[in-house]
Amino acid sequence: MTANEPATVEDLRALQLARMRDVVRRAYEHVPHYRTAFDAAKVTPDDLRTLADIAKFPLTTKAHLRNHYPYGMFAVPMEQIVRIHASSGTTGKPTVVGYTAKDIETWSMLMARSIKAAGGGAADILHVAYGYGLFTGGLGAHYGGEYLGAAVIPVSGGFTERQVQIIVDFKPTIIMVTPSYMLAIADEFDRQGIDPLFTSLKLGIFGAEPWGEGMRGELERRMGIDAVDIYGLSEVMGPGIAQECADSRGTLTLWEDHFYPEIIDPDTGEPVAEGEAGELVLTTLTKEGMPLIRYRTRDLTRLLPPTTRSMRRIARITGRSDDMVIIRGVNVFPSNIEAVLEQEERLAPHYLLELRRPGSLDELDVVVETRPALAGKLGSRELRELEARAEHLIKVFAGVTTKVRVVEPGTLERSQGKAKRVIDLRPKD
Ligand code: DLL
Repeated sequence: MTANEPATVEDLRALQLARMRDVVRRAYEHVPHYRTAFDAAKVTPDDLRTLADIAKFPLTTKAHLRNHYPYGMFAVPMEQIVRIHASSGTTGKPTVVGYTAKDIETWSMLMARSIKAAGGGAADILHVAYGYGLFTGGLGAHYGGEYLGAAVIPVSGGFTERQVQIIVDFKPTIIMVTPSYMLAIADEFDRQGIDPLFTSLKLGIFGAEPWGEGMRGELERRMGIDAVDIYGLSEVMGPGIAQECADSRGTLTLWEDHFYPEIIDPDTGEPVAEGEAGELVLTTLTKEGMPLIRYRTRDLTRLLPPTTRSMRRIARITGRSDDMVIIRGVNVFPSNIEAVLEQEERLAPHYLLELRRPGSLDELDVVVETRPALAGKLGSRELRELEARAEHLIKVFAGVTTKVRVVEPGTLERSQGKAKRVIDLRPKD
């Protein structure tokens, strides 16, 4: 625990309530959208007397942010904004986020707290391979690393051969990158004939996309590192909202002194029972530039009790409610398919789901590569047999009928940031 974390649950709740009252009032007074939305819901900042009262206030969605593109959700004049980031959605305009100097300070502190909770410290050399730019991954990790006192190498994403060279020559001890791009870097080590097991790296802090225990095992085994999960989203701040800590692997501690969590049923918008799965909703407690009240993240998780810290935890995010595909009535997330494919050792964790509609029904094709060691070695009969086996496993464990195409290693495009796992080839109607 760092000095600036509330020590007890009582301290935390008191701090949250004071901050929540302040942010609800700031939003109401300075952001026209919130004034209109609160008035329509017949609530005022005075109605917030306890933390639970937040549920009386209206939810905020990405559509609200888009409707006020680019700067309409800012709560301070532009002279107080010192940084702008944006996240490109799958459709339409990006969502834009503005930070004051104090917001950048808070974000840096929370990223430093995250890296420390993951096992890092001032003596570390930190290789940042998240993209720098409008995406919050690169600069977020960078400022957090510097705040912690680590030596930051701002590599950014891409130029995979050079990533390998920098790891070999600069001897970083921590790498921060998307898990899918870490895998591409591991493959590049193999291609260059260098064993990635014996680098200086000891810790990987991976996030920005869903990744499961199979991927963790693969990265830890191949890179000889501890691999931990970091969560965040640009609208709410960027990376550093929740962090998997060394003492509670498999869950992430949510930095509740700055973000107040709720879990709702994504269909009804109503709160779920304690500990149940649903959509994460976050209220920013300290943000000045663009405060958000009850922001729907679309991310699916559960809220869990604290362990050694005062703050609650979330389960690892299995997917987004808008990533779900429905095949003949069965709900499927890419992470479900990924978890099944991991069971077949001849298959690599490089896969893509293709959503098609050849007739009137949706169908799902799964394209997956074989392990590099099998390159060119499988005859057409063995390939067909492997495909049938994968189809069977997916049917049994994910409950959905798919058509699997097993392809040669290196066929699928490698991501240099977030991997794209689903392409929608259905006719647009
Ligand atoms: O991805 C911020 C980030 C950068 C987080 C680097 C972690 C590391 P966006 O581009 O706005 O911001 O995308 C946010 O990515 O709502 C989730 O759906 C997904 N996501 C982020 N972290 C995780 C994670 C950044 N650890 C969206 N596990 C979020 C699963 C994640 N999904």
